[in-house]
Amino acid sequence: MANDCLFCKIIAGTIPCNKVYEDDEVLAFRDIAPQAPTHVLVIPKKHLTGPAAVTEEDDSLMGRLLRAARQVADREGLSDYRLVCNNGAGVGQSVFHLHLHILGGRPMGWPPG
Ligand code: D5M
Repeated sequence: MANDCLFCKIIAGTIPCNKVYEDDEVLAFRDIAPQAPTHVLVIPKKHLTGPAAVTEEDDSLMGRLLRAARQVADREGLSDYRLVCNNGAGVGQSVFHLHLHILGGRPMGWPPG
């Protein structure tokens, strides 16, 4: 846990969230500023600042994260959805705790903006 991390505080329960999934290593909750009809964030409970902080030690955890995202998408009734994982402020990362955005429920263009 990082004391100054918003998502670590959500994991600890000191900041509330709209939880949609939890297991011993992963938490998923609805984004506070949804960009699509379904917008859920899937995060590891381990504090990693972003995808560039992942090491070999996290191989299994990254598999858990992706499978949790798939379970959330299934529960939300999404067959088509986008997973986004920003790395760095220059591409829009604003919370420096690794998270997957699950976005779905509307058409989306490519490439993303
Ligand atoms: O995405 C960070 C995301 O985190 C952004 O879409 C808003 C969301 N956010 C910020 N605070 C909260 C709380 N308290 N609950 C739920 N969602 C939150 P990034 O990829 O870093 O830009």
